[in-house]
Order: sequence, then C-alpha cells, then structure tokens
Amino acid sequence: MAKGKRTYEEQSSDPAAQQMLIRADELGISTAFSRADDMVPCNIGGSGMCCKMCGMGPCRLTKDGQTGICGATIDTIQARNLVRAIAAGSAAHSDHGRDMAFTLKAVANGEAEGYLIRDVAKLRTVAAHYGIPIEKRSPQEIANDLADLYIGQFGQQRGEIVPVKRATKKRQELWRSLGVIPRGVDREVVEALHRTHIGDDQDAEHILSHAIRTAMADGWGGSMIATDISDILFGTPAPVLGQANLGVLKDDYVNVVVHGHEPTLSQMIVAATQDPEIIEYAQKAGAKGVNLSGICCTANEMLIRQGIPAAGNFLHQELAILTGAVEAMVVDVQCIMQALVELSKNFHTQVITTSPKVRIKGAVHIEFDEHKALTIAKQILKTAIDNYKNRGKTHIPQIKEDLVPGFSHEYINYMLGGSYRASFRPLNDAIMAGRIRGVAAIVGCNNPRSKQDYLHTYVTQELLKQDVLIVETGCGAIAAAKLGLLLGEAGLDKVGPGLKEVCETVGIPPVLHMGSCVDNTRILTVLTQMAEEGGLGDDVDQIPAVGLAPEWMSEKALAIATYCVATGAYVIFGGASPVSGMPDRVSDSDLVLNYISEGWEKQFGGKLEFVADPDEMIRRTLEHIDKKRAALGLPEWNPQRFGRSGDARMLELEELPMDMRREALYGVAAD
Ligand code: BF8
Repeated sequence: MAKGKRTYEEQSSDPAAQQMLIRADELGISTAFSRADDMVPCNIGGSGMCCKMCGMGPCRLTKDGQTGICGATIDTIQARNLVRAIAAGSAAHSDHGRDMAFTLKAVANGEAEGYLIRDVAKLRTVAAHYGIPIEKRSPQEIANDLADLYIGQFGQQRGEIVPVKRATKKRQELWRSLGVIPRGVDREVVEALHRTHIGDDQDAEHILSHAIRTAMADGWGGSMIATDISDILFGTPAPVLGQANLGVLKDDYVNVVVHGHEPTLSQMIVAATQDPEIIEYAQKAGAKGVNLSGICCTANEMLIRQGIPAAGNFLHQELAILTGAVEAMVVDVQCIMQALVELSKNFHTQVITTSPKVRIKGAVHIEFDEHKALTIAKQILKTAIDNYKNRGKTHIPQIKEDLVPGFSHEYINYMLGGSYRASFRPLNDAIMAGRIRGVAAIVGCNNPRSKQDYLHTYVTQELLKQDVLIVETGCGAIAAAKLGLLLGEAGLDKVGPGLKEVCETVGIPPVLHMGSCVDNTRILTVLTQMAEEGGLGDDVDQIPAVGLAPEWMSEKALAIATYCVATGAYVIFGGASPVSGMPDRVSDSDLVLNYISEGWEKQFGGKLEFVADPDEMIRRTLEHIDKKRAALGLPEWNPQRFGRSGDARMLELEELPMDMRREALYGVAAD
C-alpha cells in the first residue's frame, strides 16, 4: 500500500468493494479510490474562487477584496461557477428527457422497433394534466400529442413550461411573482451560459435567481418529462424483489453490465437477454446464459421495473471490471469514468459505448438507435457472448443483498389506500399524529473523497431510529440496498417505534427506493401531493421534510438541490462546498453561501447548505423537521407514545423463516 494512502476500510464501507480494492493493489492497478488519495483537490477552484471564463485568466482569487482582471469579485465568480454547474446538470438531465420524448414520438408512429406503450393509464393521466383529449382515442394518438407537447418544451421561447402546472397553486403563484418559471428548457440553459460570459451579469444575487430558473427547467421540465415517458413506455414501478452488489455477477454466465442513465437502451437489452436466439447463442459459447446487471442509474431503472440486479453504484464501475468476470460493460451517458477503458485492458472486458453523444478512445462503439433498438441490443449481447471465451481467472466477491425497490408515487398512493381509497391521507395522518416524525429524501452520488456509502448509510440509519421515513434515489439508494436497508423485515428492529408501526401496518420497508436521479421528480410529486392532501400546510415548504445528498459529486446533483429548494425544501449536501469561499470565511466571500441559504429561504421557503459532518447533518435535519412540526401546531415527537399496536401479529411473523415472513409482509416470494 502506498504511503499516505487510506486503508481499504477508510476508502469504502462496503466489504465487497474492500475485496476488490485489495485485488487492484495486488495487480498494481489504480482506481478512483487510489487516484483520489494521490490527487490533492485545488482549494481555490474547489471553493469557487477560480474564474476561467475568459482568456485573461484563469484568475485565482486568494485574498479578501481581490478581484479578477476584469474586476469580478469573489461573489460574482462563485455565483457564475455555481450557475454554470447547475446549467450543465440541468442540460444532462434534460437532454435525457428530450431523447425520451423523441422515443415516445417514434413509438406512437410505429417507428421504434421493440418498444410498446406499457402503461396506458399513466399516459392518459399525464395527457389529461395538459388538456390533451383522451376519450375514444388510441394510446398511439394520445402519445403522439403528448410527445409533440413535450418535445416543444425544450425549444419553447416564451410562456411557461407545462409541467409546472403540477405544482401546488400557491407555489405556482410564488414562482410567477418572482419571475422564475422557465420559459423553455433550452432557453434557460443557454441564458445561464450567456449571463456568465465575460462582461455579462455581475450581480451575484441576480445570477443566482437564474440558477433557480435553470434548475427548475430540469426538475419541473426535462427530468419530469423523462420520468413520465419512462413510466409510459416501460411501466410505472411497483415493488419487486431485486439484489445488489458485486455478488450478483455469475461465474458460469456471460456477464453484461449496463451502466449510465437512459432506460431506452437498458430496457431493450433486458428484452434481448430473454430472446431464445440470444440464450441459445450464449449456450453455444459454453455459458448457461446471459446475466444482466446494472451500475449507477441504469441499474436503478432496471431494478425498479424488472428487479434486474444492481452490480453497484458509481464507485463500483471499476470494481466490476476488476472481478475479471465482465464480458461487456455497455455504457450510454453520464457518470461513466474514462478510466474504464484503460482498466479493461488488464482483463478481457469490452467497454461498449452506445450513445452518439459519448465516445471513449479505445472503447468499441455500437451506436444505439431507437428505430432498430432490438436488433442493436442483440448485436451488443452477441459481441459480449463472443468475448466469453477470452475470460481468465475471476474474483467475484460473494456478497450481495436482497431489496424491494419500485416505490413510484403512484404505488405509494395505492399501498396507502388500495384501489378504492388511494391517497396520501394515511401518511399525512401518521406525520400529524407523530408516528412518523418527518420525511427525508437521501439521494445522490458516491464521491471517492469520502468513504464509499458511509455517509449515506450512517445518516439513513440514524434518521430511521428517529422515526423519520426515508425515500431514496440514485447511488444513495444502491448504498442503502447493499446494506440491506431496503428490506423491511431485515431492519425494522432498528427503526423508531412509530415508524416501525406504520411500516408493519402498510407492509413497506422504512426506506423506499423511488428510482434513478431523474426520478427525483417523483419526490416533487409526492411532496406536492402531501401538501394538497391537507393537514401539513398548504405548500411544500411547510412539510416536515428535508433532502440530503451526503456524498454528492456531480453537477446534476447541484441542479437537483436547486430545484428542490425552489420547490420549498431544505437541502443539505455533505462533502465539500463549491462556494465555501476563503478558508477563514471573511465577510465578502460569504455572500453566495448566505444567499443560497437564508436568501433563498426568504424567497422560496427552501435553502441549500453544505455540511461535512454527518452528525451535524442529522442534527439540522431533525431540528428542521421539529421546527416545521411546531409551526403546523403538531404534537412534539414522542417515541414513547407508539409502537405497541399490532405487536402480536408481528411476534407471530417473527417466528417464521425469513422467506415466509417476506411473503407474508410483501407478497413477494424469495427466489
Ligand atoms: O444520476 S447519483 S453518481 S449515477 S449523478 Fe451519477 Fe450521482 Fe450516481 Fe445517476 Ni445521479
């Protein structure tokens, strides 16, 4: 081990990852973990005080009162850097949404090989939101109109993007009064880049108001469109049994790992693996079949719909290849490390790029096209199968966990009230009574600068003890899954008494996996519905709820944080702050930091803070939840009051073997 390097236990809290990090060292191969140890981050850029937006710089500001060559202050530079990051994050999510809209259009016109409209009910519901006629019309006709409407949102120049109509009335009025409703998705991203060009917008607060509008074009625009269409084409998620961690790779199968974000690719590969032609092809190659798994948000897209296992989250992408058992890592867009290709040269793994937007030198490129999706998916799988004969020795950690993902807001409605009384009433009632103290959304990335999964799982577990119901998405959800937190019966003894009672009554895990990162829009929908249900105020900012991204690293995470703030949520990010300013916090470098916290709170009721210490994250979360409870006049949280009803039935269940208990609680049998 190199001098100064963290121990394996300090690099990751996941024992499967630790095994692979040992293997990497044995082979003398670097990973993001070791590169993070070797590379000291730039503290000037990291704190938002480096301006490289023109050729006079980069201007590296290190002293209070110093300006760039053009005279730009630290505040202006920090605000510009932040809005540019938010614009990039919004662009990534929204471009994904745009491609989904084009796929919907192609499906509606019968031009997309292999795709179907799987959820006609959701298609009709979404179309009806916008006044698209649905009666006596075929799904294709409705989908055609919805696709046109959604495609139009990206290039719209004036007016308001249509999904904002799904926010509470009060929130829409607030946004209108502040002039932050996006006119069109692309327009706000372009304007963010324009405003931050040399010599443009130079008032930090004014720049930051556009950060809100840009991020809203993501959350209430591109991402919401992406989630809607994914559900319409591939099915709205409902609970399903899945597994997570590197132990899902199989020695006697061709292992294909799909990594990235867009379900158009992964869903078609799921379909192709079940094709008799592909199964026979794999068997002829000497394997039992094709074993499909996912990494990152592609993993989430396949997990929440089909229960296809997740090989891991962001920091597992290199570790999967290090097992030597992966024939192909198939990637599309976002969160794909360039290091994969160099790493794969040590093994037989083929990295296959598929998006016209993403190429990596040295990777095989098989371009995906939704018009002949199934044909291309089969070609990708045959390439992987042909590579099976080249496999050498494998080292697959025998570690995996079961999980039950798939909690779309539609399913949460259904599970709380069945087909006839579907609503959020029982959830609101449980919060009002104090059985559930509040709700936390724990989302976002892994970051090799912190111990993998530790912050996610520590914060999750501590909040569960405090009767806080947790919803999760993205890599955070996979972190919790790997620790077994997404299976109720495995963790209910570790949750607070009131929350335990609710989970047992409804038959849900205390941590609800709601999907990928674009699916954070499901959380916006849940919060809006909770506000509209009544009893928790009349808008999102009054709900006892907090959003956390303990291990964030991507620009998309900053966009998500900002649209959640605009919607009224308190958002806490762990790790480093990109606007921390001078190390000794002199006053003029605090402006941005204060503005995104207190300034935004005054306007939107939500705020963004960066808090490195997990205990402080938990303290602030509970303080905020209790403050909101008090403002609503709800009783103080008292864990002594709950936890006894229904205990007799639970004691009976506890006597049963785990698989029978799971079937009794969730209606899903173990495999
Ligand atoms: O979009 S949580 S590391 S995979 S950015 Fe990336 Fe972060 Fe994972 Fe999904 Ni989201």
